[in-house]
Parts: sequence; C-alpha cells; structure tokens
Amino acid sequence: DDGYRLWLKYDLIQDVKLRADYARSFTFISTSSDSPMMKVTVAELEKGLKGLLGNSPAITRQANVQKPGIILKIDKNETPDEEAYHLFRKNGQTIISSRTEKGLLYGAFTLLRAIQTHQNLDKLDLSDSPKIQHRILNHWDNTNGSIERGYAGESLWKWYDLPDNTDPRYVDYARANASIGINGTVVNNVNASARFLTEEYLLKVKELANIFRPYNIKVFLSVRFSAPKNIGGLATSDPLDPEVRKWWKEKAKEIYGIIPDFGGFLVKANSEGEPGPQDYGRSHADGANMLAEAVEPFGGIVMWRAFVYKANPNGDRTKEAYEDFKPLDGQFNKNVIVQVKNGPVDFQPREPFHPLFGAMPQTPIMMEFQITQEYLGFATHWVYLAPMFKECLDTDTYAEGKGSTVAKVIDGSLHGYKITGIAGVANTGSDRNWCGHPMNQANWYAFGRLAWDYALSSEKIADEWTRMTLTNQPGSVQTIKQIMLQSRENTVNYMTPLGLHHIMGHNLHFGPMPWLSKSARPDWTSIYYHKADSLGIGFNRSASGSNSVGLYAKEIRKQWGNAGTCPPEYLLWFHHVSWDYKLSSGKTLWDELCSRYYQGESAVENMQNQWNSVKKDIDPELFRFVAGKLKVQQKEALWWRDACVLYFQQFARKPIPAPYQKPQRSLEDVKKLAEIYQLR
Ligand code: BDP
Repeated sequence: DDGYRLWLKYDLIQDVKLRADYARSFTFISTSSDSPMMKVTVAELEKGLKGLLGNSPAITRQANVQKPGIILKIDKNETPDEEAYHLFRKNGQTIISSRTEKGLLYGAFTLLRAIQTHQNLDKLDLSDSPKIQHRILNHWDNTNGSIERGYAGESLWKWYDLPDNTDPRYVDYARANASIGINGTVVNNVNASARFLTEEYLLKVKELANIFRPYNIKVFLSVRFSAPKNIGGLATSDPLDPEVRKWWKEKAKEIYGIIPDFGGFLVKANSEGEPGPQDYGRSHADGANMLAEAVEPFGGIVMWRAFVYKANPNGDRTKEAYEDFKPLDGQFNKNVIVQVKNGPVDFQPREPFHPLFGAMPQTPIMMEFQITQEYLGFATHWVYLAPMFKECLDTDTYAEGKGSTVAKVIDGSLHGYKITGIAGVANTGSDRNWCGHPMNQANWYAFGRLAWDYALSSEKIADEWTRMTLTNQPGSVQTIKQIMLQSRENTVNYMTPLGLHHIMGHNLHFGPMPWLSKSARPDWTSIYYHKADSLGIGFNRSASGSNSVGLYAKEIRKQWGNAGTCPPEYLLWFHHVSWDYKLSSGKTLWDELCSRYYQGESAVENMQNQWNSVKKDIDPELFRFVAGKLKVQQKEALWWRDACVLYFQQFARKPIPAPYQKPQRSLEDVKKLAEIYQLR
C-alpha cells in the first residue's frame, strides 16, 4: 500500500458474513439524471461497492424494483440547504434524498463511509448538513511548481502541462475532497504571483475548475494586490483610483467569462512585504471593498486575510491584527469575509484563539487553520491535528456571554453572519502518498470533517479515518487512536510546552533555535517571544505588560491575565514568571518545563512501541514506512528537548531534575546541528 488511495480504499471486506449482508442490500443504484454530478456520484458508489463487497450493482432509472438497492432521490421537500441530505432505510431500500444533487453526492460518500467502517445499517436514518458554507483548502502553490511550506513534494497542479494535458490525479483530489465535504479550493499561494490573473493562467485554472465542478468544488484564486501595476500597465494600484477599480472590474468579468462559477479572491495584503492598500494610505476595507465590488455582480466573494503585523521591536505581534481590523468592523462590503488564523501569532503548536474571533460582530470572520505542518515537524512528525483544531473551535470567547465559542462565531450563529467559511492550508503535494507522511493524511481528513461539522469529536474522526485507511481490527484501531489522540500534546511538550512559542529554526522553521536573536525583523527571532533571562521566562502580555490579554472578554482577561489562574498551557504566552514559580502541579516552573520536554520526547518512544504492536494488522509497506518516520521523529524530538533544556538552563542555572538524565550533548553540539540546517 503506497498510500495513494487515501481513505477511499474500498478493499474487499474480509468478514464474509458482514460482506454478504451488505451485498444483499445493494443490488442496484437508481438515479433520475445523468448530469455530471450524478454521474460521478453513481460512479463512486459503483466503485466503492465493487471494491468493498465485490458487487456490481445494476444502474437503473427504475427505482421501483423488487430487490433492495440504493435510490438517489431529489426531493424538493427536503431541508432548504442544498448540501444537506437524508440517508435512510425504507422497505429494504437505502434512500439518499436531498433537494439537490450536491446533497446526494455527500450522502453517497457517507453511505460508503458507513460500509467502510463496518456500521450496522439496519436502522440507518441520518439527516445531515454542513455547519459552515465555504469549506476551503488553501494551496500555497507557485507557478514554478514549488509549494510554500509544502513537505510532500511539488504542486499537484502541473502548470506547464495545463490546460492541454490534465493529470488524472486531479480527479482523485476532487474525490477525496468531496468525500469529506470540502467545497472550495484556492489553488495558488497567498504570496501570489500576478501571473495567475493573466489569460494564460486563467485558462489553466479553468481546466481544474471543469474537473472539480462535478464534485461540488469551486475554484478561487489568491490575488496580488498590485496586479493592476504588475500586469495591467497602470501607474498605480491605489484602490480608490477609478482606473484601478475599472481594471479589477474588467478582470473579474474576464474571469467569470472563462470560469462562470468562479468562487472569488483570497488576499494577503500589507503582510510580510506583500503589497496592499496601506501602500497608498488606504485601509484594508478600502482594498477589500474594491475587489468585492468587482466580483459582486457574479456572486463572488473576497476572503481578506487579517494576518498582518509590523516590525516593531518593542511591540507585541499578538495585538497588531486586532488593532488594524477591529476599527474597520462594519466597513466591509457584504461579500467580504475576513480570514483569521486560529491564533494571533502564526500556526504555532499551541496558541490561544485569535482575539478577533468574537470582536467583529458586523464583519463575517472565517477561520484559517494550517494543515501543512510548518511548525509541527513538517512531514516527519506524526501529529494528529484534530485536537488542535477543536481546542480553538471549542474555546469560549464570551463575546456575547457564556457559550460564545469560536465555532459559533465562524458558523455565523453568534453574530448572524451571512457568509461563513473555514480554510485549511493544505498538506498535499505530488508525493505518491499525497501528504508526505501517510498518517498525516488524517489531518486533511479531519479538517474536512470538522469544517462540515465541528461538533464531531477528535476521537470519532480518528476512528473513522483509521478504519477506512488502516484497519478495522478493534484492538489495533484502539491503539492507533491512542497514538493519534496523544500526538499533538506530545509534540507541544517536546517543542513548546507551557505556552512557549516561535522558538523554531530560522526561515525554514525546522528544528529548535531558542537562541535565535538576529533576523531581518525582531519578531522573526526567538528571544522576542520567550524573553528568558536570569529572573524567569515568558512574554508578559498581562495588564502589567503588553496587555494583549486586554483584547479578550473580561471573563478571559480575569482568568488568563493572572498567572495564578492562567491555564498552564498558556502560562508563558501571557506571563513572565520566575524559574522558581510554583505551578499547581507542585513543581517549580523550571522542573515542570524540564519534565514536559522529557515526557514529550519519551512519548515518541512509546509511539514506536505502540506502532510495533499493531504490525500484524497493517499493510507491510505502510508499516515499515511509518516505523521509519517514527525513528526520525524520535531523533528530532530528542533534538528539541536537548536544545531547549540546555539553552534555558543557562538562565535558570539549575540542574535537570530527577529522575531525568542530563542530555548527553552540549548546547554547542545542538547549536551546531541547527547551523548545519541553515546552510544552503
Ligand atoms: C507564515 C509562513 C509564510 C506564509 C505566512 C502567511 O511562514 O510562508 O506566507 O505564514 O500565512 O507562517 O501568509
């Protein structure tokens, strides 16, 4: 098994009785149309049933048959949501019913999942609909085929071949996304080349859109704000300049002429050196509204990112997006949605939720998660991210009193947003197994499932994914789930425990580099964030410090703003505390910090043992590959542990607490290792 088939494996069910039971129920598939979407839906069911059960169901227009089968039924009386479906059994028939073919598509994948995970279908009766409208992957892919922060090879999109030659893999990409409810894709990097807006590229993107359409996936583009200057021959890209506005309107018209159901734009502006409206003294709202006006006649939306921060050595990066955007609440056009990263720094292994969630009642805010593991060990560490996504979604913002979770902000229910969305920065690439690390396919899967329904538990999603992808043997499913569910906390422990953040290697973001003190910008160093000194460690963001805790609701301020009541996982995020500070565990900060690093590292050794224990139920090729990955992860976890405890020990001037052994290498050794990785 090379991992190519992802969770859509459809291998023959080995349990003969179970297989026969299922097989009896699915002798035909009846449909009422042969539209492209219906065709792919039926084809998927056929493929799945054939693989799983060995069945070759008859495809018929005749639902009124004596034998049991699957009936795909458009029913105008079903729930208004076009993507909703009702999957149920009636008189021995399995019925998938929806107002539209979109719902049927999703219902079909749900039925297949139920079979893949060996569910009892006798009492099947499931009504389901997505909680969020736009469920989107963001690909940070460039025209030359490279992927920014991609660890699974090159771009899936073969720009040099397109539009004339299309890779069959585009279909498998679309199938995988449709199976988990993803309905949009931004195909290019947020650090966008203006070239994507040229006719040359639009015709390539059109081919992708044509392939994705039957799978209910819309295509979006990241746009370069300075495109009117770069490719339009204008002297300015000022959003209030009439020529510039006209250029964007014409561009939108051209795009929709080529791709009639084009989704809209994603924009990174005035962030990390990218051009934007502030270059002309205009606001983010001015910039976003100009683009919104251009796509509005065609039903398009603008996803405007709030990932902005200025290079200020004495500032606090966690406040800057809020300060820029909060005053603009209410000034954005109706088809603009502001895309906010889960935390206020940058996709760290753990961050508190971004203070903009709940703070913009008049402006739709969407979530941006990172599925690619830029800060979580690339494609060498097995880290299941559902618990991280859930942690953010489930946190209470208290914006409208108790129960105002981040999830309720982004599903629109808290503030009545008309547009809702969630984006995940993709971890896919040209590697045969898509994600570099086969176990991290689960993060793509989990993102999609949570985008559809954030109320699903991490455990349930891990269970589904494991059964579909690896094995249905109960003991092994249990063990694999254990590995997955602990993996993120382990990683936090060996990388950035107790609220530490941004202490990774320079630029590449690989490995530990807590000593990093010089960079092009102060907020790209490590010392800016951990502020370790002889007195203690941590960033004082309480009222006596930068007071970024002041951006949160009073209930949160009260809890997080005080070291004594702040949860340990955010302690050093919000407080500078002494090395002798006593935690609720009874340990001093130094001892607790060390024990987290040591526990995190030894947990990876444990993962290896757990993985070895499931060998009999795992495909040998896959087993061996993952075992190898775990060895790499173990080495890197040890590297993180040693680098961090040795570096911080210089300030704490205390021994490594028992029962832990002091690292076998020196700080100089680990520093050297890091320097080597910086070499080109
Ligand atoms: C940072 C990445 C950088 C991205 C940026 C962004 O290091 O490559 O361009 O986020 O999200 O984490 O714009």
